[in-house]
Amino acid sequence: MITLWELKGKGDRCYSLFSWRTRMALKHKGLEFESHPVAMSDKAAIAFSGGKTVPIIKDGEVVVRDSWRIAEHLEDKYADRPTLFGGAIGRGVTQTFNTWVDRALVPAVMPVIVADVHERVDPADDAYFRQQFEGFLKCTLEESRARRPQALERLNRTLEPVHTALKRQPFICGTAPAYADYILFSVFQWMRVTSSQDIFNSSDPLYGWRDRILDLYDGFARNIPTA
Ligand SMILES: N[C@@H](CCC(=O)N[C@@H](CS)C(=O)NCC(=O)O)C(=O)O
Repeated sequence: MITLWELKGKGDRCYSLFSWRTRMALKHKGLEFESHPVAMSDKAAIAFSGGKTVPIIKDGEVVVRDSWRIAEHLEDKYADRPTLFGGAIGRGVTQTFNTWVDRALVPAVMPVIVADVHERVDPADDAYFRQQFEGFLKCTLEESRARRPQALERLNRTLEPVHTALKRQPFICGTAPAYADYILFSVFQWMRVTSSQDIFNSSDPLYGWRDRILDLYDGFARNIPTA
């Protein structure tokens, strides 16, 4: 059994963006896991990992931290199970996509939903979260709410390349989903779990794609507490 440390939200919400990459990767590999939710501010609970962020997994005696390193661990250790990357070239391209999502898409989504996320964090994290994210955004959470229209415009511009790609193929990885799909999906799952704003209309290629991911593994990602 693999243990996964992830963030604990209000009402058992699994709202940790990066942990959704690991959750989907574990399902893709057909691996059972036990979730261990922790408050974002409780660094003592995850000190064993040598770092300050989740996801972290413990697989037997091995502890792995950072969603990308966890994906590589799962791909290498469980090489006989469905592949996450599709070989060495796919691994390289997927890592590049991971960087684009983290550096371009996550900063575009954050100002749209951060005030909603704040309402759904564990009460113990209220002040920590505010301090952390007001630092990233360089404005208050309340100001971020007022600036949403501009933030949404930026988000739509950022999403344009994936919109175009998903008109041509059903998944980011082509005909079937794999890790790059889960990287992108983690961002929309973060939104879904923490905010009642829905940025898609049902005719968007991204909407159909998200639905296909939500259906995977018997609706694993669909059937959880959301906003
Ligand atoms: N590059 C890391 C980023 C992990 C990360 O930022 N995790 C967030 C939760 S989704 C976290 O633990 N934040 C705690 C904090 O900022 O104090 C990864 O891919 O795992």
